[in-house]
Amino acid sequence: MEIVRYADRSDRAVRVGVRRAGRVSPLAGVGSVSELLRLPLAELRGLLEGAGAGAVGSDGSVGTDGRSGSDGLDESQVLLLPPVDGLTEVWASGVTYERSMAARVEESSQKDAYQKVYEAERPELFFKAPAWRVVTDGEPVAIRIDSGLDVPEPELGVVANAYGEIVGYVACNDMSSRAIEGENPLYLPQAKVYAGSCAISTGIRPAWEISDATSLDISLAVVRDGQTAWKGETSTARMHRDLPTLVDYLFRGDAHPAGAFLATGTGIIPEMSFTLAAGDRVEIEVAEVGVLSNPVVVGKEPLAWLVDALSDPFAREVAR
Ligand code: DO4
Ligand code: MG
Repeated sequence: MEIVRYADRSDRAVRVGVRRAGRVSPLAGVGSVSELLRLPLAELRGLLEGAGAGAVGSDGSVGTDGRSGSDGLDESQVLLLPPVDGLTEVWASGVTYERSMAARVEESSQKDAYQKVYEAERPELFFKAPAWRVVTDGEPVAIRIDSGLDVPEPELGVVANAYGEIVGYVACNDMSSRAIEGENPLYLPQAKVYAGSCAISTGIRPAWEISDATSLDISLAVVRDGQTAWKGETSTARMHRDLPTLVDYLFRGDAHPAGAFLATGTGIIPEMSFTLAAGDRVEIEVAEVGVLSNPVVVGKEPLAWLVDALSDPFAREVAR
């Protein structure tokens, strides 16, 4: 089961629901994912496991058995949106795998910073995106026009509620400019935060359905002209940090009243000789959690529809 956010093609309303076996059922009385993330874990779990109870039909009616119609909507009847909204922020962790540390040491003018943060008690955490800037499966990710060495970063994302409890998981792509960050680590916000830099899979897998988040396979393939131009894989077992500690640091310094998403770092980074290019397709899979398949574009113009999508979710379709 996954928590999804979608625009219903029948009435264009944005709803939150659950997806099971490719069918989507709305959750009654739930207007946003951020609303769900205000609930304690036990309450959220009870609500989702009881879905069903109180779910509404695509026409807004409540079924007597509590189910949406009988078995929900086919995916073709909805436009799946990124499963993040409202005040929920996306953050990211850095240098949580040895491979990431080694790659930064190779690319950076300030190698020490990365070796030190890999060993330090305090992890590297950085702001990645507000909810509205996130793209999802099928939408473009971007490389900056002023970069020149760019990679996708496939990562397990944890979804924390307002209490800092891990309630779910997503697949993330923390698109990054190695050229800009490599020049000076203080350029990290420009290397990491720009239009089309943050992709999240379409559904949130509830934490209680994942048997062991510390042992999930993650894979990346970059497809160019129909051929695999680069591929790699890792496992969360190789992570040098534990997930609750990363979330704990995120919640130490501020409140997250609508919860937060936290990408947990990459363990897959191509050699310096490889860079993404316009027209590539980035394929990411986090086993049991989610997939992302996104075409690569250059610059901010191909992401201009994100602004239009603030008022019309179907504006996203121009990019798919
Ligand atoms: O220090 C730079 C960020 C590293 C990062 O994003 C990662 O390791 O995934
Ligand atoms: Mg990263």
